[in-house]
Amino acid sequence: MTAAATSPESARSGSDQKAFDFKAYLAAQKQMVEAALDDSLGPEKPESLREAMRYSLLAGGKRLRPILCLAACELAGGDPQLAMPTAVALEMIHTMSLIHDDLPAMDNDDLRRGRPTNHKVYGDAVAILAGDALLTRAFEMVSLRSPGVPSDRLLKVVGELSLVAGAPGLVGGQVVDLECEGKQVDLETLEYIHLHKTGALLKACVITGALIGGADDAQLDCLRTYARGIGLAFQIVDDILDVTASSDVLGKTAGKDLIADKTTYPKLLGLEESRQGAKTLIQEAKGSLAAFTHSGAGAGQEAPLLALADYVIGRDR
Ligand code: GRG
Repeated sequence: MTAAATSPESARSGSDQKAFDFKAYLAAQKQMVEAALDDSLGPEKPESLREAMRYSLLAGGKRLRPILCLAACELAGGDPQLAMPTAVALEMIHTMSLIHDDLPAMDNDDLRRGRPTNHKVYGDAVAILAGDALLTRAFEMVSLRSPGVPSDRLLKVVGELSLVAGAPGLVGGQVVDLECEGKQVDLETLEYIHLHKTGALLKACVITGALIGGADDAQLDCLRTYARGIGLAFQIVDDILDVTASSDVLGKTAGKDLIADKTTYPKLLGLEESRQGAKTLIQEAKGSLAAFTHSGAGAGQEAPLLALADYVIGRDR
C-alpha cells in the first residue's frame, strides 16, 4: 500500500465517524511512524550499541503510543508532523521499558515482539545500556530534534516525559509490581500498578500530542479522562490476553502472569467481569471526547481517538 493510498486524510470523510476508515488510517499512521523510527537512529557509534537499539526499536509492535500522540495533536488542532519526534520519543521509552522488563532481574522473558528478547541476543549488559540509550535519546528527540514546535510547549513535553519515565510513572509501577509478586493484592493496588506501569505512558502519549497541538486546559482535562480510561482498559485486555491468547499470536510468552504468580484482573474478578469492566472504561473514555465533537479547534477530528479506544478493547495481541 502506498502512503498516498492510505493517507490519514483519505481515511476520514468529514467528521462522520461511520465514514472513517480506521483500518486505512492505522496502516497509514503505522507506515509513517515506522519510517520516522528508522530515521531516528543514525550511523552512530559504537556499532554494537546501535545494533542493539535498532533490534528492539524496529522489531514491530502495534505502535499504539506514537499513533495516539499524533491523533491527539491533530484533535487539538495541530499539525501531526510536528508531533512526530515526540511520537518517536514515546515509542523509544516504551521499547526501553520492554527491554528492561524482559531482563532476568525483572520478568525474565525470552520472547518479545515475536523474536528473542534483547538480552538473549546481546547479553544483559548491552540490553541494559541499549535501554538507557533509548531513554536518553527520547529526550534528545523532543529537546533537540523537534523543529517548528514552540519551546514552551517542548518544555512541557519534557516535563511530562520525565514524570512518566521515573518514580511517579513506569519505575514506581514496576517496583510495586515486583514487590507484589506471589502476594495477595487488592483491586486498589492492582489499579495503582497498572495506572503507573502501563496507563501513565499511554496518558503521556495523549497529553504530549495535545500539548504540541496547542490544547487548552479544558481540552487537556477531557483528554486526561480519556487516557485514564484507555490506559486501564488496555491493561485489563492485556491480562485477559495473557490467559486466552497463544504466544504465537501475542509475540510474547503467554501465561506469564500465572507462572510469575501475579495478581491480574481475571484472577481478581473473573474473565467476564474483567471484559465488562474494560468495556465500561472504554465507553467512559469515548464519552469524555464529546466536548470536541461540535466545537473548538480540531472539532470533527475526534474520529481517530474514538476508533483507537475501540481498538484497545478489540485487539487480539
Ligand atoms: C528504566 C526508566 C526505566 C523504566 C523501566 C521495566 C520498567 C521500568 C517498567 C515496565 C513497564 C512495562 C513493560 C509495562 C507493560 C506495558 C505493556 C502492557 C506493554 C505491552 O504493550 P503493547 O501490547 O506492545 O502495546 P507492542 O509490542 O505492540 O508495542
